[in-house]
This record gives sequence, C-alpha cells and structure tokens, in this order.
Amino acid sequence: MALTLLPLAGTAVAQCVTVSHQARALPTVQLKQGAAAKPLTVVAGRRYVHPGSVIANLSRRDLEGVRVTLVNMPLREAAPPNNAPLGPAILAAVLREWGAVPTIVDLNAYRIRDDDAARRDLPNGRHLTPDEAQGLLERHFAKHGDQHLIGLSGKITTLRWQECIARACRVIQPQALLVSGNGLATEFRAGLFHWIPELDGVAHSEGDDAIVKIAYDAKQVVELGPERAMESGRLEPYLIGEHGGRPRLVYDGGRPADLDPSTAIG
Ligand code: B12
Repeated sequence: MALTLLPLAGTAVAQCVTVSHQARALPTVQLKQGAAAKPLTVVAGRRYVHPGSVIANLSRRDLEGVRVTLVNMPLREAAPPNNAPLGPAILAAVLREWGAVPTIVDLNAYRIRDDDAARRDLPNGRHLTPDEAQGLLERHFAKHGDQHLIGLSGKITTLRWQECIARACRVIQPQALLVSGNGLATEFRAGLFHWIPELDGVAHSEGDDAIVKIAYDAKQVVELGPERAMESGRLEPYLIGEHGGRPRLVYDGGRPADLDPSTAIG
C-alpha cells in the first residue's frame, strides 16, 4: 500500500521565516585576493587538547576587561520563550569569574505580537525579523562598547539565523573574534566555515573551560591585529589555519575537572 506523506502543521511557519532583503544585502566578508591570498592550511590530524590544560597557563590578568557578547539564537517560534539560555549563562558566569565583561543577547526571548504574528497564527507572537535582530545588536554594542569576542550559541536548527547574525556582526563589529559554539558547531565543526565564512572559530562540546581560551585569543586578535596574533604563537593550540588574513580556529571542548571555576583561576 502506498503511503501518502501529509505536510506537517509546523512547516508553513518555518517556511515563513526568511532572511530579509536588507540582511541579504549586507556585504559578505572581504577576503584578500591574488598574491595576498593565503590558502587555508589545515593541520592534518591535530590531536585533541583538553581546554583545561591550556587555560592552566592563564591568569585572571589575561582576561581583565575583555568584552564578550554571547548571542543566543531563536528557536521554536510557536512556543513561548520559556527556556533560559543556560549555556551562554554558564559561560558568562565563568568569564565574570575571570575578570572579563560578558553580556548576553537572547534573541529567543522576543515574541512580537502584531498583524504578521496573527496572520501566521502565532498566539505567543513571532520571532524578531533579521533586521530587527540586527537593530537590537547595534543598540547593544552602542551601549556596551566594541567587543573583543562575539560568541554565537544555537542548536543544530539555527543555521539560517547564525548565517544572518554572523554577517551582521562582521559588519557592525569587524574587529571582534567571531566564534560559534553549542549544537550547530558541535555537529559540523570546521565544516561550518563553508556555510558561515564570516566565522573565525568554531567550538565543539562543553564550553566551560574553552570560553576562557577563546576570550584570551580574542584579546590577542583585537590588540595585536589578526596577522601578528597568528604569528605570536599565542593562538596555539587551536589555530588550524588562516583565511582572508584572519585566523581559523577550532576549539576543543571538554568537561571541566572542577565545577567551581574559582579553583581553576591562576
Ligand atoms: C533543554 C533542551 C532543550 C530546550 C531548549 C533549551 C535551550 N534554550 O537551548 C527545548 C525544549 C526548547 C529544546 C528543543 C530542541 N532540542 Co533540545 N535539549 C535540551 C537539553 C535537554 C538541555 C540543554 C541545556 O540546557 N543544556 C545545559 C547547558 C548548560 O548546556 P548547553 O546549552 O549545551 O551549553 C554548553 C555547550 O553547548 C557550550 N556552548 C553553548 N553555547 C556556546 C557558545 C559559545 C560561543 C561556546 C564557545 C560554547 C557554547 O558551552 C555550554 C557549557 O558547557 C539538551 C540535552 C543535554 N543534556 O544537553 C537537548 C539538546 C540540546 N536538544 C537537541 C535537539 C535536537 C532539540 C530540537 C532540535 C529537537 C527537535 N527535533 O525539535 C529542539 C529545537 C527546536 C528548534 N525549533 O530549534 C539536541 C541538540 C543537537 C544539536 N546538535 O544541536 C540535544 C543535545 C539532545 C540530543 N542529544 O539530541 N531542547
């Protein structure tokens, strides 16, 4: 007997979530052309390095005043926003312990009740549009200053959003190290660079220790400039190559040995 596949009720909503014309019109990251262009040389078979062993060499002084914005991606538009962004919250707490200045933009916290939401039968309201999300980020950076690090956080379902937010961040905060962590990054690792070339780094698995090294690297990239930071050797051991004059980093995650971060801070 032949099976007939019926369209799922939720798909109509998902298809309506499109990247706006303005967001599409943003320029993609400028890559060096011709002789200046260096190919991405991937270090074959790089061995796993637990981030706890790397940050053992860092102290609070290394992260003092480093500004970090963590951006949590929207999910489940039809549901009320009843999930706190626990991953970014843990990372922000760790960063604060290390003397950095973290902020969180939770794009999932917003549900807009308007004619569009009513037309699309979303009684809890709709997500922000990409343009609205970009406006929110612009206001956030105007208030909190230029950032050393922007960390994107989202599940495997957030690729479209991360493409859009990465592109916007590259334009609004070109100096910042841009790194994706959580489910999407853990699933695709370096493969994510093909879809989101604006990214400087991806971080897989638990970020509790890794975020300290990522913030340290971000400080090096902003203060020394990308080229000198790469030459300094300070981006080791997670630097896998260079792309368009900027570093390509793949951060290993791992469970922290001790859940009390203060015991691990040098
Ligand atoms: C609670 C939960 C939800 C909540 C949402 C929570 C939220 N706000 O993210 C709800 C119920 C909404 C949900 C929905 C879904 N979920 Co869910 N969920 C979970 C669950 C049980 C806990 C997540 C959590 O809070 N963990 C605790 C926090 C502290 O950890 P974390 O968020 O992972 O953050 C850590 C790292 O990821 C990392 N990190 C996070 N952000 C960043 C950012 C940077 C820059 C860096 C460096 C690191 C980093 O560091 C953090 C600390 O170590 C996990 C299973 C699990 N045990 O983790 C599944 C899990 C995350 N869900 C999963 C899936 C598949 C889904 C759905 C797609 C299921 C579906 N088919 O509908 C939907 C999403 C629907 C959609 N439209 O997008 C998968 C994710 C797979 C993936 N690769 O993304 C998981 C792992 C379950 C599984 N094993 O399959 N989920």
